[in-house]
Amino acid sequence: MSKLKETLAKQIPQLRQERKDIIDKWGEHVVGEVTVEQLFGGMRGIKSVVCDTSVVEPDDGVIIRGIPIAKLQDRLPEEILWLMLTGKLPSADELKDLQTDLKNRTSVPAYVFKLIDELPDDTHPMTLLNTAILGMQRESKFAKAYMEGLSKTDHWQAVLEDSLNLIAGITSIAAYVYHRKYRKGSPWQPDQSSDWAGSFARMLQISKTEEFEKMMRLYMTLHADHEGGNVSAFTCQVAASALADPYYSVSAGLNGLAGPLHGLANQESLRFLLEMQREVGERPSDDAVRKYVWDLLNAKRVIPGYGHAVLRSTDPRFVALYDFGSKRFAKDPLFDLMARCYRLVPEILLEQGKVKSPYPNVDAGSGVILWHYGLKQFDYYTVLFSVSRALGMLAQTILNRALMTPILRPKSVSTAMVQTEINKSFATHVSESVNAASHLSDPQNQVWHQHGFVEERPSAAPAPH
Ligand code: CMX
Repeated sequence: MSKLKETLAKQIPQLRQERKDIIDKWGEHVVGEVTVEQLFGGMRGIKSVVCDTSVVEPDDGVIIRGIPIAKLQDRLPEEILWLMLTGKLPSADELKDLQTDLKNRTSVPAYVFKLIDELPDDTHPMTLLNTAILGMQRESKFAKAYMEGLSKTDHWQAVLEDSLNLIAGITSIAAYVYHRKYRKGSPWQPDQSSDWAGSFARMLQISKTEEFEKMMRLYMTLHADHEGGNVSAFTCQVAASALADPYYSVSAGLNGLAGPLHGLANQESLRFLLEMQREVGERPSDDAVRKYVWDLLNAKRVIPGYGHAVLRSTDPRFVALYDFGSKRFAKDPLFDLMARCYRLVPEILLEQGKVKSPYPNVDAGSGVILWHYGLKQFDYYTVLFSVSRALGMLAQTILNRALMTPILRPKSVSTAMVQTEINKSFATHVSESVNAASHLSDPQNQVWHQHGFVEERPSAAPAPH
């Protein structure tokens, strides 16, 4: 048994008991309420699912098992996976065991690559990736075991198997997508002498420098998880809660990541910078940048890479990538333009007065770094995000199956139902106001009210003797 499985097998009974105790003791405790604005506003801020792999704090960004991402940036993605699953960073032995386990699982069936070959040349790389993952579903150990009557308490073990196979194989699939789409198939194999992200960097065959591999490790570590409420994580968990296996669930999540308001923003962010350069020159003045940004906003377009549904300050993942680039190629014109946007765009968004957060998110900076190293096909960038985010989605899925989280099924309401609720509370409010008004016509009550004693005074004061 692998050390990871052994560690989880030890922890899971206690985690199950803890969850049961919380529900038994505090099941009725209220942790939030829902406003009409939240209902119509994309459920923003509604506490609705539990996710223990990480939390996102508005001012501090993503915190993985209590450790802020800034303090994890020198860690390997495999270490982040272990941390998300077990709550602790692995020892050297544990890390080696996990890496060996992943290396033993890198083979991907040939039909998966053929499936990618079958799609037309102009298919988006995210479609190639997601189709391949979905196609690989027939390999699912969980789906087979479930059909054979696997006990619910053991679901997590088969899900762990699928998850590790998918994590080990996704780098080969993503590299194949790259070569199929842009290089027409140079031969390559996973590099067993390297770590997970290093091997992936080598398979892409873009830059043979150590710096490129270092960048890839950082990239994979930074993008691994962003709690449970974002589109990809949430979509993945909704699918997985119906006991769709990890291939189905991750493919579902990644289809959400492919949206321009989520993971595709990294491709869009680079496109935004290149188009700006094309229009206003390689090293434009601040005023030219301001005008370009205002023109986009006035055309009711978004500035990709800026704003966030939860964060209310500069994303520490952006800062980590920014620092990486500024130490190495600050004078690169595209890096300089990105840095200028970092300085100018927040003040423009603030002046426009619509966004809740004018600061850059992770997608504002990643493309410039990839571009610098020669990965210039920017419609591929979300595939890189996906390879990393598979770690978080799968860690969440394993934990949810370990804790036997039930099928996710929140209640939807119709607009008419919301209106009825509003009318009911309006009617109650009016009748309370009428009562309060007649109550306040009594001069003595007005004195009690002014002093804030309304509740304390008995409504029917005893008649004086
Ligand atoms: N440029 C222009 N307008 C923006 C904006 C931006 N970067 N960010 C938000 N707004 C607009 C919203 O569209 C919304 O407009 P309306 O009132 O007309 O609908 C208004 O400002 C208020 O939005 P918000 O509450 O601040 O932001 P949301 O929580 O609704 O949306 C997000 C968050 C990320 C979708 C949004 O900021 C955005 O579209 N950003 C650009 C795309 C992007 O970078 N996405 C990546 C996010 C990180 C990730 O998931 O990878």
